[in-house]
Amino acid sequence: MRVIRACRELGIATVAVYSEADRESLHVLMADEARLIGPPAPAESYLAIDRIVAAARATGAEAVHPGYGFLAENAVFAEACAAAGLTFIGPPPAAMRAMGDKVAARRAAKEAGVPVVPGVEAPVATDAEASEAAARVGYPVMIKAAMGGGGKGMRLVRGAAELAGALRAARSEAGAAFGDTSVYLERYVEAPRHIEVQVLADGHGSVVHLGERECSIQRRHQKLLEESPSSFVTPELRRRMGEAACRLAAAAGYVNAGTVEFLVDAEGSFYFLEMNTRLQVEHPVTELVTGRDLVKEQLRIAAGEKLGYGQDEIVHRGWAIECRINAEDPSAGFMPAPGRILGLRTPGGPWVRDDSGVYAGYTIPRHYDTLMAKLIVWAPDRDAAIARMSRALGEYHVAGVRTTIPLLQQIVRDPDFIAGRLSTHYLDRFLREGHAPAAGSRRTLALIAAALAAHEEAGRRAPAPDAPAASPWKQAGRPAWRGR
Ligand code: MV4
Repeated sequence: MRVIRACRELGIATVAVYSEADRESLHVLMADEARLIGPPAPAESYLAIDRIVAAARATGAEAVHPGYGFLAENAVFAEACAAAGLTFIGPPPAAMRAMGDKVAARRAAKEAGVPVVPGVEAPVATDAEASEAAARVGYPVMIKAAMGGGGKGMRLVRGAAELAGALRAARSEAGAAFGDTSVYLERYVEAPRHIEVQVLADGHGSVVHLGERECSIQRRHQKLLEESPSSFVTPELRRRMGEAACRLAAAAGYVNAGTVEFLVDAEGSFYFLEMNTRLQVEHPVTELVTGRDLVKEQLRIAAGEKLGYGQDEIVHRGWAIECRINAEDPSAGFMPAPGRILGLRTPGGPWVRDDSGVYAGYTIPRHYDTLMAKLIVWAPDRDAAIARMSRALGEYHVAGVRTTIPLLQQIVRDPDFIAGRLSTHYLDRFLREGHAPAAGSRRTLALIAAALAAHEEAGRRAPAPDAPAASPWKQAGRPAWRGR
């Protein structure tokens, strides 16, 4: 939907690909053309490189935008597009590979003068090597999958006694998830913030950054709410993190839109984490504070155009917040809640953007992730943006499926969130403290409803002595049983 919108404004025709589970999806209805590529199982449709390339060839497409899921960071897919004469709207395969290998990315960052967490320069081959490295780096340490990312195959180790077991667990998880058991280790940063920098690089050697996004509010590496700027980042820190991100992008031969992730500790020290070689879900907050359309920039860069502006022409104005509206039940451990949307009323008004993929009557398929819509607001300052988000969430009504809306509403009203007291532990603590809509609240609602019904019943039996008589029209309209 996001890509189709940018293309349409540029007069570029679009072809959507879809699986059997997505026949009714909005992107299929919205694109100029649509091609069925296979059954619901991703391996046979959205991950089937040959089928997607064949659909592109058959429709005469000139370029492929990989979106932000499935094959978006797959170098083999980028190469297959190029081999078929299609422009891949993303970075060169070599840059994707360099950043996909987390140990190589760490090395590249270090060589580019980007701070990294103290750790190893190569995967740890044996338990003895890991033990020696951990002692040198200092406990606690984090074991990570070399070909991983996003938290899979990651283990926190507090002391030497836990190391061997954690290594075994991390290797086996990495092997199952990435087909590669290589792991490395770093010193563990306690309760950091997760702050990422948006970069744009053209094919002519220009790289700029578009400031940061604060993404600390997440659960099991799924973000729920993002904002730009970060209330923690000063202009000076923004400049230093931005320059570091640009240095890494330039060193990696990066072209197109990309994101450099950092951990930031309470003292304001920042450490390179990984680079995402795609457009990200949370890109709209950057668009709203910089006024730049990131998808149009991707299309222009892929077409070989120059950025045409320098770092000093990027201006940051106001504050933007994004909430992810997922079909999940936060009171049941965020269990996916796919199903049919029976009713939908979406927010509007000034500076409110609803990037949605659903409509009333649509059935959210159970095959894919639960993201339904992203609600993004802009305001001149953070307090006004929070008030606007709360207002917009209040206008958002979804009937038929459970959503994260009530939880998001509680977060934007939480004193810690309002004060900007954030870290990657924020949401776990918030949920532990019992702010989330509990199953018990349904019982409370039932009790309130019963009390109201009893109150109404009592009022009916004994009308107030001075109550005005209802008009004849009202009396005629009332069901007969009420006159009992
Ligand atoms: C860390 C860390 C603390 N210290 N590395 C999680 C996802 C993966 N990309 C890296 N992650 C982390 N790496 C060191 N040396 C804490 C995390 C982490 C985290 C990072 C970003 C956002 C949310 C997170 C939640 C838990 C742990």
